[in-house]
Amino acid sequence: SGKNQYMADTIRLTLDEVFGLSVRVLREHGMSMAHAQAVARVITAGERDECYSHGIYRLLITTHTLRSSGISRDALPVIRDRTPAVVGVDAQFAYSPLSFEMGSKVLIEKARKTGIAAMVINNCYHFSALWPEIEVLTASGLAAIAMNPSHAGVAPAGGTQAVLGTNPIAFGWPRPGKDPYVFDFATSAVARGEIELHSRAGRSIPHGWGIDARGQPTNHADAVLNGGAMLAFGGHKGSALSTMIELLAGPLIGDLTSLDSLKYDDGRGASPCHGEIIIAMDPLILGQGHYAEDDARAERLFDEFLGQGARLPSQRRYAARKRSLSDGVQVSRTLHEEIMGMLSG
Ligand code: NDP
Ligand code: PYC
Repeated sequence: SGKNQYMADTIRLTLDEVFGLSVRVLREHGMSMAHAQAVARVITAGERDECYSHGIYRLLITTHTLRSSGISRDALPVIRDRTPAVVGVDAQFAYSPLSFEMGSKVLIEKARKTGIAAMVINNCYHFSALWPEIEVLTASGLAAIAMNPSHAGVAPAGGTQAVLGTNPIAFGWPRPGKDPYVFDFATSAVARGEIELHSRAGRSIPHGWGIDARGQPTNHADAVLNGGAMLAFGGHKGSALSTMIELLAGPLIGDLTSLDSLKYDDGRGASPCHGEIIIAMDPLILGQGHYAEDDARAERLFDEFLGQGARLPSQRRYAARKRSLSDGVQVSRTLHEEIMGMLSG
């Protein structure tokens, strides 16, 4: 989504300033340094890549969660080596980034030995985009898939009541010498954070994003957020994919569905608390050597896209990253003032 649609009046910050501000805000809300830095790294990456629904805006939600819920501010992840191909991480009801950072080291070792390995994170509060996690795995030469439920806010295809979460799925494919192929999207028409940003900006939302409390299509963000429901992308197909994510990243790994997570929240409006599953695959083992022609075959596929003028997912993000690394980022002045207002001075 284009930045200017939300931000008439902006200030420029360096990435170090975004990271420093995020750590400071989280520390003032009682988070341990290890968690604050892990969360701030993900927030800074989101802002850097101009993913506004999951950048510095997330400080409003994470601090609300720290104030209002039973989230742990300092519990260290407990890593359990479950089998040669499965690592379990108990986040102990803290935010997930530190769990991912610690557990992914074990996941990578396992995938390189077994060809395919899974990391199961349980009992984590979740606020973030999934591509920062996927990029850690592709940087190690692995293909990967990550998914998690969230809070029930999405109606199943053909229904009108919120049952499914916005349930993101992300996939990554390593490309030697190039940025990886990565997609990462909500299985709702759009992330809830995007509708929240439309609401904050007083903007109408496109047809197909949500329905109101009477089950009628609406262009009003607030009607969807307060009593209405979001819609799955792609009708019954997105609805089924979202259901798969509920099952694989919920009951399969002994954790909550989005309905359970919303109930657990009990009206506090905190970040969802649930599990996450990440599957890593090593082409060197699955491809029986991963000869150069396998890479070349994948590249020919991408070339076909680019040759038609289509872009690859993440291409926009990588271009934004390049800009932000040299020029810093532009942050909405209103949002910045709101964040500064949370500091003690
Ligand atoms: P989008 O609908 O914008 O889809 C994002 C993905 O599609 C990106 O990989 C994007 O690449 C790619 N893409 C967009 N347009 C094109 C195009 N024209 N051609 C090719 N690829 C394209 O995002 P969502 O609103 O669905 O999700 C945004 C974020 O929200 C995700 O990062 C997701 O992880 C996060 N989220 C997290 C949740 C959680 O529970 N933690 C819940 C729901 C969402 P690019 O970035 O380069 O534009
Ligand atoms: O934007 O839908 C969303 C979301 C849910 C949890 C984190 N982001």
